[in-house]
Amino acid sequence: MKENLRKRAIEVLDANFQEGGFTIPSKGLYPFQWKWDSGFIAIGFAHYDVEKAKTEIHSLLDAQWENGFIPHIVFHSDNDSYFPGPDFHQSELHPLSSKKYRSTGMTQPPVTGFVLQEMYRIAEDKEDMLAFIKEHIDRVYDNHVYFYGNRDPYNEGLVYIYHNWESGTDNSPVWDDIWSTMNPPEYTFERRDTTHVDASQRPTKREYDHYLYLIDIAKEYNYDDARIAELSPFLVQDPLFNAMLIKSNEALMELYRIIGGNEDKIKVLNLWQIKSIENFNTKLFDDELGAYIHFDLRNNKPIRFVSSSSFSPLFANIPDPERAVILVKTMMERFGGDDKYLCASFDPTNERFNPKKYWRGPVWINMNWVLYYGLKNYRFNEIAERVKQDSIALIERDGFFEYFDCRKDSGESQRTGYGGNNFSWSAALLLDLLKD
Ligand code: 9WN
Repeated sequence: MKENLRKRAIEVLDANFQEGGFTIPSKGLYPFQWKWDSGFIAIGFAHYDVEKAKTEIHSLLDAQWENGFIPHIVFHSDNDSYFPGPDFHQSELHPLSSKKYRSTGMTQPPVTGFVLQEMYRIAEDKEDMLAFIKEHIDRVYDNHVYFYGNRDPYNEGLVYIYHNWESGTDNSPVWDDIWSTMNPPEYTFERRDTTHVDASQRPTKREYDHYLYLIDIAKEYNYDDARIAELSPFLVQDPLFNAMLIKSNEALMELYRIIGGNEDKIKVLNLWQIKSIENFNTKLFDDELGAYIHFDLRNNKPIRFVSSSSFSPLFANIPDPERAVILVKTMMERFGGDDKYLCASFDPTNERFNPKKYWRGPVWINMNWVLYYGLKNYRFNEIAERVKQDSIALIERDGFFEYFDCRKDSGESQRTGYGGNNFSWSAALLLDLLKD
């Protein structure tokens, strides 16, 4: 059984690997290279095809901008099955954007640092992998320099995102109150996602108007960070995004130590790390909810909802052990009933929860992967094992879908895996979870 799943996962990944040296998340629905997908995908490849893992990361970093920025989508090749594409995003408006590839002008969670560390951990030929890491690590470091230099206007060690697509959790109910502060025009465009996936599983047209409007605002300022920080209606400190950055800081420090002779960079990373972890714990923890939350920097107020992002700080060793206990208690009380698979992407006890709609409730394998390792960090081994077994069970039952209904009895007669099928990170991270 395990062997068969492994084989199928490899087939999914290999079929999504493109000649240009990058891997699409899912055929039809997502035809380009996405930033955080590419990281998770490289972890999967590292288990059976190290060269592909390296190629994946190399081609992402090849599209880095001159200011260290790494875009959320790299348009390596033309494809009109996705909207909004390169002509809408117009990354060329930014003077330091890549001259080689068109891309978006927004980013995604900074996973690349800890992905390099995972690749090193998985690789059998450590020397060979270290040579690859040596060649690429400074680009990831430069990406962190970009974040702390441009996305942290109050010098808190907490970076902001200016678009919901930067979070990776695109239509989370967490953003709903921000949408109600905006009044975007009605855009005329042809949705492509809903030609691949049932509209009930995707964001609404009106939500897309908001997404497009935020891009238009950023374009008006030629993607200038300072102007965006001053004027974008969406400016959020996201616990998942910052936890990924903190985890990647830690990974870069460890890798630089292994490489040797990078004392200056280690010192800088360490200073960021101390400040980031401290302010993360003071600003982004909600005592009453017993969970980490988002902070709306534009409207200067906490966004008080529990989502799977709330638990991601476990992955980056952010809470102290006592706080970790509180966090896991919240998770089990709200998300962990026997009638549910772990872990819903949004609080099942909240009225905004929707078990079929994208980031408003379904289980996502990348978040489960983050949680699995986070729980293990704090020795919640039994719950970690449940997260792992639930992930395997869902994929086994339905296939390598993009997301899954968290209810064990959903009342549906058909499968309850939704979104794109043969989805790359579901396959890649399953390979990692199956390894022991
Ligand atoms: C927009 C590729 C990406 C993931 C995101 C997921 C979805 C895109 C979309 O697909 O977002 O970036 O068009 O809906 O939400 O996390 O990286 O798999």
